[in-house]
Amino acid sequence: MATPYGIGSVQKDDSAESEDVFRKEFKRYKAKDPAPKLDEVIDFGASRNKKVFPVDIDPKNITDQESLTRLGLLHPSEWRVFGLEGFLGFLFILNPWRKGSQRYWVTRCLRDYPCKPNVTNLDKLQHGVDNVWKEGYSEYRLQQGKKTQPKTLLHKLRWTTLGYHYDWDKKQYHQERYTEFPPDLSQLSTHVAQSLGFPHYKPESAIVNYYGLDSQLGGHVDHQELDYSKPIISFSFGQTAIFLLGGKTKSVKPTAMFLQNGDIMVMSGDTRLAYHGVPKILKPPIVGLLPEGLCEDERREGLHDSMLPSAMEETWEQSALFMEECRINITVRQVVAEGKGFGKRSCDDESQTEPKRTKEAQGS
Ligand SMILES: O=C(O)CCC(=O)C(=O)O
Repeated sequence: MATPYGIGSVQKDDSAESEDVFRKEFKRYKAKDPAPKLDEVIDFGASRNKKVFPVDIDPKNITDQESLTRLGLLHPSEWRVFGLEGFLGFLFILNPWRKGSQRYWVTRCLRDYPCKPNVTNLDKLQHGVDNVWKEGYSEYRLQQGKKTQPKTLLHKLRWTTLGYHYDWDKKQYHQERYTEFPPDLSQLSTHVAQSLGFPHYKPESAIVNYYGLDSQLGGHVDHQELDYSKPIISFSFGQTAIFLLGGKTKSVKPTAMFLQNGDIMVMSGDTRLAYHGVPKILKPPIVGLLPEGLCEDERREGLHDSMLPSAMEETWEQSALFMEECRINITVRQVVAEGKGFGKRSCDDESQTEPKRTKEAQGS
């Protein structure tokens, strides 16, 4: 499909015997000793990289200001949007949030989205975990100050699925495995998609990933959805990740970039089917330091009234503690093609299995 943005296309190397360069790079960035050099990692905020180019938003695509404010976003004319040479359909929005509003989304991801009827990885580990937040946080509190902290439910939370809940075992979505997609996240994703030139986007499924400081997410392609012409929209909160974006096979050397608190990334067009993964979460420069945008002195400033109860006061203090050592990513997808029924996609590729998630220090 034609994509509105980008230069060049995602590389494909058809050589049958080609090396798994993606894995090699993944291991290099994951390594602790020696720690990898980060000079090749693209920092869109600094954007001195020759491959990065600015993208203008078409004012015709901008949706109403009231809704954007309610969702916590700055006006799109203030967004700094970038493309990346060689990745057709890739878009990066550098932290477009009003001050303080990211707290709302973090709280939703920690406190609300993991509740029933949504599905989490804990459903398999434990019985009767209806409210991870309540049960996990009370454990967390009890353990504070102890030298060796055993794992709590919150630390074992790795993913929550929303909307169409992907079946990791059967490797497909099912029409009947659906619960209401959160209206706030739906509005957010629709507005972002529309502003970037995807007017008919329907957010139908999301994976919320929770990373500790020692977590990774192995290289994979998201091709379980039934309509590749619709973008994947990725929201990052909390500590910084190194994200690898490769080609259509693992023989293509991936490009490394930082995904920082507040950044939004879009994979559409050619890049929609590119290998990607997260080899590392960076430790904050000072233990316990929250990223800018989640800090104490920024509270209230950008918050719309509807966000206040979630993002403020007691609840936020609990979330903030957790976010000192956590990254959250939400990837939103449209599953079903417009005007078409719910079909099945064949699944003979290993990349359709659950990507390898590891939490070396905190894993279950
Ligand atoms: O955490 C991220 O930035 C990537 C998440 C991802 O690739 C996925 O959920 O499929």
